[in-house]
Amino acid sequence: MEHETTSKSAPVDQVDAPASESRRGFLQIAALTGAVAAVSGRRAWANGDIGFHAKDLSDDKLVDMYRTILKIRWHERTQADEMLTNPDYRGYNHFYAGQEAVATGVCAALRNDGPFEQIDLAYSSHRPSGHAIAKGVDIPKMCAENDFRATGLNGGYAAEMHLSDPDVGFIGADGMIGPSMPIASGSAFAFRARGSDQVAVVFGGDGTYATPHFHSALNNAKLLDLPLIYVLENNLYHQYAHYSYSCPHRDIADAAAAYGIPSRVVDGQDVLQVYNAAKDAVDRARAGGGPSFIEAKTYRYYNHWGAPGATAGELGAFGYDPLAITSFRPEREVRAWMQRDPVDICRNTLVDWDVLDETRAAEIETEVKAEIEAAFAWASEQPLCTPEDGLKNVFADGAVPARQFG
Ligand SMILES: Cc1ncc(C[n+]2csc(CCOP(=O)(O)OP(=O)(O)O)c2C)c(N)n1
Ligand SMILES: [Mg+2]
Repeated sequence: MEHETTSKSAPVDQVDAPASESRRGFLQIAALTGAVAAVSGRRAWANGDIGFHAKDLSDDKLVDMYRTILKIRWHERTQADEMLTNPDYRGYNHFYAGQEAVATGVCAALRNDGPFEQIDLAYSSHRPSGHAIAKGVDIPKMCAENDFRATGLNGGYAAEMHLSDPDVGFIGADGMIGPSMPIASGSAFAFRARGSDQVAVVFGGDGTYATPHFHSALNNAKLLDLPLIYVLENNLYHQYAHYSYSCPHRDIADAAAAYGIPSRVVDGQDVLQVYNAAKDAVDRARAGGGPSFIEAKTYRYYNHWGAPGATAGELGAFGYDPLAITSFRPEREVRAWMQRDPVDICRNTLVDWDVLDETRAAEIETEVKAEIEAAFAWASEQPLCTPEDGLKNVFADGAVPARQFG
């Protein structure tokens, strides 16, 4: 079975509301000129496939998506700078910079507010900060958590690998590659059993393809018609190995076809393409149409883990990573991907659509940067958690006695 790709032009809706006139005009121009992925001078462009859901979003929602991308970007940059310059900083991260449009576009299509029994759930990976921010977690508390502070999101003993916030349906990071898929399927099964219209989304990398969980979860999701959306972020590498080492497909989405699951390959640098694919998948799942698979082609700007090879104040890592025992990503590859930056693509599209002008776009970035700096400053003032805190909440009725601490 062939999977769909977004290279087909989306139909232009003939009965648009007046508010979407200018966007429709842009779509028509894009279709006429056959706009393709291109970089012209300083400005990075989307590939012209705008789709038909995004153009009808309100200006507020579009600006919100731009703001979310920036929140993730500045969270990553600020944390990388902390690691590089502040010897007292204990936090660590698998940086998500470069992939912001994926989490943002997917979560923008989800129900993120409301009682737990009604919101959609997102299951994350070992690279969780972008998913968490896009799903709506409290950023200062996340910063505190990542630095092992007692007032952090999870009391300071979860940190990056076990970050979670059920209040917004962010079920959590997962340090193991693969198991989040069957667990997310369990939630999707519960939604079906309860007759709820909630959906479960699971994010995973190209490295999940070679796990048994990937295949068994897709198989069961189809057999049971679960409201599950698998978002595969193909950033080309797992740790330091190219995905061709462990996957025979160029498009990993081809694997979903083997299970009879509809799939889409999208440009993961363009938030609106991601949104369009996610909206289709969410609508299908809510309506009882079963699972979907989205492969987002994307790239991370930092090395696999932490900030080796990065320079304070500069986006991306181009230098030596002592952990890279198998292969290096060529600097020219990193820089080429940075020419199609999700922040630029989102901003340029919103400017083209007259949703923002360049001045307002720059002001928003300044506001977001200040908000993130304030979050890190607040977190750094919080009390540290103690080793004993790790033994709390092990059993429902109390802590485990801390024998080893006397
Ligand atoms: C079961 C398991 N095996 C190995 C690892 C070590 N590990 C951590 S991240 C990673 C690579 C993941 O690559 P990918 O899924 O492409 O995600 P990305 O890091 O590119 O976001 C590996 C092998 C692990 N965490 N869990
Ligand atoms: Mg990867």
